[in-house]
Amino acid sequence: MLAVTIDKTNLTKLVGKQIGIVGFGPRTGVALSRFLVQQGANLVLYDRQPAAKLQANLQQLLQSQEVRQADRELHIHKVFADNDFSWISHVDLLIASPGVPLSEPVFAATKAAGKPLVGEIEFSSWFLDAPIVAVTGTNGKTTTAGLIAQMLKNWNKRVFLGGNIGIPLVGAIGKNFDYVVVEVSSFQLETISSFCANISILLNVSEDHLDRHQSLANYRRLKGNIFLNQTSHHWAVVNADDATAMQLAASRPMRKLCFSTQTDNTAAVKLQAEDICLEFGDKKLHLQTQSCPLLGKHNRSNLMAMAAVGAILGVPVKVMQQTVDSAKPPPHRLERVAERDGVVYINDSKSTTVASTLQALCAFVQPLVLILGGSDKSAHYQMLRDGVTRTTRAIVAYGETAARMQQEIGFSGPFHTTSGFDDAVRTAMQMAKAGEIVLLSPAASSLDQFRDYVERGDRFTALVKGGVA
Ligand code: UMA
Repeated sequence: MLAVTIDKTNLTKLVGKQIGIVGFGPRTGVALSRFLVQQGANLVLYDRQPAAKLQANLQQLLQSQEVRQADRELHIHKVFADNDFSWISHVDLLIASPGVPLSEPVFAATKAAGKPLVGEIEFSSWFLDAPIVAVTGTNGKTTTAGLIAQMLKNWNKRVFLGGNIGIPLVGAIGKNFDYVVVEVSSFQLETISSFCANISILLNVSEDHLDRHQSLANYRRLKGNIFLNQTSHHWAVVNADDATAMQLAASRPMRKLCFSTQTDNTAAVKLQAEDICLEFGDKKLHLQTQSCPLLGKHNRSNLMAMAAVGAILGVPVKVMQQTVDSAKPPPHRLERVAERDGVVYINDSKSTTVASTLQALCAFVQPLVLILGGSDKSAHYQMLRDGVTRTTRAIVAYGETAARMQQEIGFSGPFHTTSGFDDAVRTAMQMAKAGEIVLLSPAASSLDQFRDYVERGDRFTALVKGGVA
């Protein structure tokens, strides 16, 4: 990332080291701080927000077991909402939280001072011995990582599941896991240097996060970083239906196991009717998916990725089948939350991209009243036009992106725009008729009106269940 040599041997000896943490959020910042205090490091906590906004995070740190048990004087220097970066010249290493863009002045100052900088995923991987299974892709990461972790647990393995899913990887250190399954975002892949998974999974690559990564080419390159340090001793599981994913894997030396939902593809993992068939070396296996609770063809792809990982690791077929049969959709991802007056309400708040909303549209046969909108990630909404024309009777769009969505989609049916989210949900509820589905699948992130997609999904569920006045 930054052109500074990283001396891992030295930097993993943390006693007495000065470590800067960039972004003191409740997840990465606090979790890293706890680990570093336990290891005897001194901390500089940097955040662009003022101290008043970070009090809860500080409390969380100060009341943690690691801080209470530290039998030494703690050196925790706080740099909150302060653009004086002179502290950087005193640190041995900076660790970035994924949400802090590399364009921030703190990183220019880091470069100018010639200090090593890594992301949390990179740093944490230095301390892990267990094999790493890393899942990336624009959509389906959480579902697939969850399926793989569940399959390994069903095989009686001790499994850490974390990463972009909401649990920083640092939590896996020192815990004696058999496998570490980590969901990895493009933000995290931007700050790796030696991170290397034993098995990498690239599910798909479509337009996302252009506001941060500037161009699709740059975003694609970052997704390809999942293979950066893999050699012929490692494995990649790649979606053969996704040309970009295949291209990113093509010139890399790791062994590949590809999956496809297309019958004419030569991939080793395929669909036969609805079932998954896998041919791998002398192994042939068949998994039935009829009783799997996960909706949509994209979930068949996620199940195939899981099966490929299972085959590589030698998981028994009956364990894979048990995992398929008992799979649960992650919350806020095509989650059926209510049925009122013959209308079914589906919460897909986690869908923050055009591609994942297109997948959601394909998961139902009933006519849809679709709720779109949220904050602007510079996506191209005209790509939704064909999908909504085929599946949707009416659209309600809210927030920052509503007007642009209306203009770019050019939908011929009813299209309402609102500024507030609550108004959008209430309008959709009034419009929906018995036998229809109200689908919240926003194709945009929640950050203009909510803390995250979880808060947005919870608000939707409360509104449709009538729990909000
Ligand atoms: N901050 C700065 N300067 C900035 C930006 C932020 O100081 O320019 C500070 C904020 O004030 C805040 C802190 O950085 O105090 C937040 O850091 P963070 O955004 O990294 O937040 P965490 O809570 O640590 O969450 C991060 C990931 N967040 C992002 O990538 C934006 C979480 O992914 C992840 O679950 C968590 O680490 C654990 O690994 C969330 C996400 O939205 C779910 N991911 C994107 C997505 O899925 O689309 C990639």
